[in-house]
Amino acid sequence: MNHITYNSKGISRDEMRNLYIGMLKPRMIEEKMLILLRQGRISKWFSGIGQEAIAAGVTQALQTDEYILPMHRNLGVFTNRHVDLGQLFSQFQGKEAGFTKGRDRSFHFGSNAHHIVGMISHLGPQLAVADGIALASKLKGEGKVTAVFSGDGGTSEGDFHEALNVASVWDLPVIFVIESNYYGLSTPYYEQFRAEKLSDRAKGYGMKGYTIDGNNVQEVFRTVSELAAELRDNPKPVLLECMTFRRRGHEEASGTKYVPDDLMAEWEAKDPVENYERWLLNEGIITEEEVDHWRTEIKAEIEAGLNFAFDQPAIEADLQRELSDVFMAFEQKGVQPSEDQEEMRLVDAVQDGLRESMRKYDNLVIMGQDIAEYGGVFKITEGFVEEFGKDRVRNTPICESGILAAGLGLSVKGMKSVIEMQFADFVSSGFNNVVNNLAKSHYRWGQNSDVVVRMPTGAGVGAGPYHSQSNEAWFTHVAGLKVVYPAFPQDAKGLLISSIEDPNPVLFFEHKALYRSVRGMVSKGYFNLPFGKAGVVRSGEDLTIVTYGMGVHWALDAMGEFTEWDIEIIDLRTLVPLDEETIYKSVRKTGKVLVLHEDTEFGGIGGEIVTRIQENCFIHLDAPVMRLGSLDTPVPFASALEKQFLASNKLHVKMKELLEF
Ligand SMILES: Cc1ncc(C[n+]2csc(CCOP(=O)(O)OP(=O)(O)O)c2C)c(N)n1
Repeated sequence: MNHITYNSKGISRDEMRNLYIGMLKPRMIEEKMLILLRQGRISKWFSGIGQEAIAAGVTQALQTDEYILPMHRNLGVFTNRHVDLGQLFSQFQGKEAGFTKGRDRSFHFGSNAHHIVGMISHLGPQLAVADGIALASKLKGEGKVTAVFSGDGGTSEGDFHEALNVASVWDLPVIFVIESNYYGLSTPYYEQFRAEKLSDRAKGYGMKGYTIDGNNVQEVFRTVSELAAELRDNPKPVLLECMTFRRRGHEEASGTKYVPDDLMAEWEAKDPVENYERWLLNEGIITEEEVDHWRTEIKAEIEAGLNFAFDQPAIEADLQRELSDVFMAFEQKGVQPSEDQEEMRLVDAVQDGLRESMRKYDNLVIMGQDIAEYGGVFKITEGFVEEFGKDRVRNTPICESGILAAGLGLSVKGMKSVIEMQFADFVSSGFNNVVNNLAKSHYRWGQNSDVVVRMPTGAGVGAGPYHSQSNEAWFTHVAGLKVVYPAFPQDAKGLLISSIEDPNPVLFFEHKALYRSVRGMVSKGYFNLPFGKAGVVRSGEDLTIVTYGMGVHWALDAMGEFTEWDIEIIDLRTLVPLDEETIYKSVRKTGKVLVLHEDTEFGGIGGEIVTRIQENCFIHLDAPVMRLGSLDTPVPFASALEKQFLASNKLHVKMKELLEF
């Protein structure tokens, strides 16, 4: 007896047969993996047994060049995109022939050749990567849809909400597929959310939502085929909840003790592969002989793939390769600044650099809150909508995380993006996507994140703990991010242009208090300035001050009171990469050094620079290396408190101490 009712309306005989094979292959691979696991020949397995109809149905319903972003139980997406099993199994074993050079495990990879972007462990952050891919498709007029998966547990994450909201507001052709399989690890759905159906949430986002039988492969295939056809012509997102059941443990070691026996039995009876096979045989669409034949073929393919993977040597650690793959290789072509200059404020220089880049790169999109007609809270993008249009100058909902993920999605499609944080403080709402998606994708599977995050930062403006922070050290600590922090208008323009040219993720810090207080001559037209080249703002013999951003101006201001001393000031300009040579050269000359920053002291980048100076310049030192940062408190609001907080408050004392040492 069949426990699933099939309705093959509109599905051709070939499609019906392919859907069967499309489920059979991942099922057989999994059965083999479970044996290997018991034999101790593989280490971990996240089973999707019983859920194959969703991956197979969705993948076969889409065109092969439409992106799919699967989760940890969606082996069927990979097999239905015909990923070579030898390569796939090598990936599972951390071998060179896999997709990540042994750097990430299981399904944590993407393959642009197969139009697949894999998950990161955090589940939700990948949902809005699909938004970015869909946005790029839409802007390019490709008429393609993107499908992205989430478990029902994953829908509790804020990223789910942001991804759906952004997709809705921007009418992006994304099919959000939820696999509702009752449990998130061990937590049943009713301890996860109280929606009757997860598709009910669609209404709240202004989109359509459907709940279908996720074990009925024909229902999945037909629904997704119809939705995709509609969305290709009329881009908009849709939420598709597929009811299914997770029949094995979260991962094999964790078991299913918490699942009631009758519930398990009920869903075992609804097995998507067995029911469909029975139905196809009854209907005479396939024969027993064909089933045997396909099984034999798939078995041979699995054996060949496994033999290939097991034959691959264990990966060997290559230090140079590990370090050099953190960033995408990029050889910048220098464009010299023109001598034809005009005086500008820092804010104008940032705007000018951004405008020049928008003119140069028609694949560059700017995204941020209130940046379109309003011009951004600091008016940097004022007039941009008029010149570049709303497609490229995009107001975003208050969804930092989703927009940062969308930046990665745009990169997947070869586009560039600049994302304006309204204030650098608010990046904490998108932190995960910066440090885990943007920063790590290239190292993990070779996908660069061509994203610049603009960060209006810093205190001294009486804005309190949430509009004043210096958070550059959060990012200098994360491999895979470049961190740029100009102090002068010419540098701001040239370095912003370089940040946009660079195909890697760049955090670009702009000090708010310098926006309108610092002026300087700025070269007209397009030019760039290299990363990793500090500026010697003032040369001297008695003391080196190594600093950046506001610190440079504090140091310059202090010179008036130290006229009898000959002080060198180094402006780092970029923190990652760090120009160590210029620092060491100066310290070897002066023998005394103060590392100064506005960021709070404990754990700031100053500590790192001090250590390097100790290690590299010890014999040249005439005094202890000193470091000065702001107080280790949140940034206070009232001006007397803020003044006390800032490192500038102690600068004179510290300099005197060092000079007189
Ligand atoms: C941010 C985050 N929190 C917790 C986890 C640990 N974790 C991994 S999978 C999982 C359950 C996911 O449930 P669901 O989204 O329903 O997918 P399923 O495993 O059921 O397919 C949990 C809690 C994680 N990976 N990421």
